[in-house]
Amino acid sequence: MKLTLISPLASKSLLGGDFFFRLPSMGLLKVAAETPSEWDIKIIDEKTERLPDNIDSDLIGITSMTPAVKRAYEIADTLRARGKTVVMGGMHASKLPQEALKHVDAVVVGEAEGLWPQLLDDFKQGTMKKIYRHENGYPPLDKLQIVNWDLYRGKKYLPVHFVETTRGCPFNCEFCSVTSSFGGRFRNRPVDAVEHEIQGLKPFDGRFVLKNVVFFVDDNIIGNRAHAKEMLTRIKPYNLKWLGQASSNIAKDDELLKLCKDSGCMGLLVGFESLSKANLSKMGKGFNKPEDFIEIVKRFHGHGLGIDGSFVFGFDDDDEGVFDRTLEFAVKAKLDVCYFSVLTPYPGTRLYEQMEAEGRIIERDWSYYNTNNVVFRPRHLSPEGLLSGYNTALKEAFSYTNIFKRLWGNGSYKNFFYPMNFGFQQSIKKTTRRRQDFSGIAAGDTAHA
Ligand code: B12
Repeated sequence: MKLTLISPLASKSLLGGDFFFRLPSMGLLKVAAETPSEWDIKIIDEKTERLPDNIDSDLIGITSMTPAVKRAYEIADTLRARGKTVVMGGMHASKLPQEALKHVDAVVVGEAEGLWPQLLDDFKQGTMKKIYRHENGYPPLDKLQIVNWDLYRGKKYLPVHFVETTRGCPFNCEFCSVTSSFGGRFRNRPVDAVEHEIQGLKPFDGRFVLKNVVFFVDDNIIGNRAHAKEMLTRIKPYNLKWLGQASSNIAKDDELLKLCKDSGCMGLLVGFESLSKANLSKMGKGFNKPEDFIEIVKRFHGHGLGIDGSFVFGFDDDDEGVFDRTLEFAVKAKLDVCYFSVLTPYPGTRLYEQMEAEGRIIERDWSYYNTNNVVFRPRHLSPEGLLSGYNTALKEAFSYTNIFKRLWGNGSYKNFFYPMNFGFQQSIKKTTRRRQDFSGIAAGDTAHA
């Protein structure tokens, strides 16, 4: 039996399809890992290859991040018109299964583990249901199958392996899709399993300066500190160069910062989100204290770690000064990378509920839900003002002058962060050139397109 898994392209998205961010879908590798061996599996990722006109497959599975879902539906419609059976999983379809069912034969709601083998079995018997969902909470992570990276060989991705050590997050920030997707509790993978997976990674052959680069996709690698400490100690011998994400309070734990460095961490993405206390407290991230931010960056640098500080524009307390204030902070703090996003109400989040209830959604075309376009009416800015302030701040943050001001003198990995910043600079040039049309949106409008 033949199975094709597809990752559709989010063409408007800064991190969607650009050369510098050609990163694979871990979700589809996990689905493939849950597929019984009688299936012959192929993965097609529109980031790296054109979708062929003819797909010779018994079953097609498509993943669905919100900014790529419009394209996912297009692909599904075309394939079904040719008589193919198409199923969908991933964040967007999990939040809006009834919407997805207008385009596909079945939807897997939530994590594939425990549901996918059942769907495949039902498909074979001709008894496939419309919706598969977990009835007893989230699946445990102790039996995750090891993913097969050979499915991605030859696809011209950046030479990075993704590994996950936990799922879930208790913080439930208003704009983030993670808690409603993976639950409000950290589920840990057994450290043995993580180590075993890392042992099995085959280096990408000589395509980049750094080899054995791992990105831990966990939303907060230190969510469970005891687990993190054990895991980091265990991976020390493997000479990894790794990146991950952590909450800002990691800076208070010298032992953890040292373990990160000793196990090969080049840098961590930290969600500072905003310099406004009012914004932080409303979004549910009051533990982030703006007065501590500079010191946090210093502590990272003191341990020889890079820091990618992430900020979001468009919160209710943001006015037109927010762009300059944040840019000034990024340069002054000497962030190795600064990642700016436009606030985006993803289905399933508290922010989405709020924006809907207040009639502030101005764009219903999901391809704009990519954090570089504006899909809602901000409180103190116009949609155009938010977009142009965001574009200018991004361009400024990645000007040659500011890249050097931010990076010069930092003790972090220069042969990683300089190329990364120049990669961002190129992608940003391209993304900010694209125009978003707000002309159809009159004051008070809640729908467009
Ligand atoms: C790594 C990552 C990236 C990487 C790689 C993306 C990629 N190709 O997968 C990069 C840096 C490129 C990236 C970019 C972006 N990302 Co991102 N990213 C992540 C992160 C941190 C981990 C993804 C991951 O591997 N998860 C673990 C896997 C196992 O989970 P999964 O993919 O959901 O798959 C499981 C199920 O959903 C299901 N499943 C998935 N697909 C399918 C398909 C079928 C057929 C079936 C049956 C099941 C199934 O089974 C899988 C196993 O259980 C997540 C946060 C998170 N915790 O997921 C954000 C996240 C996915 N990103 C997000 C966003 C917003 C973006 C960006 C728009 C902008 C940004 N701020 O970075 C861009 C857009 C990229 C694009 N394609 O357009 C949001 C998505 C929200 C949404 N509703 O879609 C998330 C959830 C972050 C958040 N906090 O809200 N991202």
